[in-house]
Amino acid sequence: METGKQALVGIIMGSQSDWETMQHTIETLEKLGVPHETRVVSAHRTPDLLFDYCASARDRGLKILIAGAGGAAHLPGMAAAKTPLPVLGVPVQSKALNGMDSLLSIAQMPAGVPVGTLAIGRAGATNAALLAAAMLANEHDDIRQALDDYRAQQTERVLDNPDPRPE
Ligand code: RP5
Repeated sequence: METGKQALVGIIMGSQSDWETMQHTIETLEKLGVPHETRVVSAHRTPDLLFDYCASARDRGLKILIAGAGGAAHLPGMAAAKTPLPVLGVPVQSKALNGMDSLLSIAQMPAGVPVGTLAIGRAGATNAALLAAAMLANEHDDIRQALDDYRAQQTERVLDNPDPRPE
């Protein structure tokens, strides 16, 4: 769902095959009511689109980019090279190396152009959304409230279910 409100977070991913992972970013942003936009942008298959998307991101009103990619995952680093916005990178779990390749490709940026790197796979995709929301919460009271509620609910779920044994 793209709400029609000014998108604050731009989510890009290297391939449609990344959707299975990156859908958790979108789901989480939607739970928190964070306006966003999503598209496939590949660093190696559509490099000109990558440049245009990232170079125009700030002027289009985006505040944060989240980039998910797997394998030789250069998308987040290239995105960070082309925009002054904060870039969060999600390593997608690759088939050949279980995402270690993605993780190291995204995390090991040389000093000067940072990418905030999350965990491999679903946890990283979810946490990228939560981290983006936490950054936006400094200036958006509705997002801060939604994030507080989200955290309170997950605390309650644990406290309400202290017995670890399956029913
Ligand atoms: C990367 O290559 C994508 O981010 C994806 O994780 C991986 C494989 O892409 P496909 O071959 O499935 O399109 O660019």
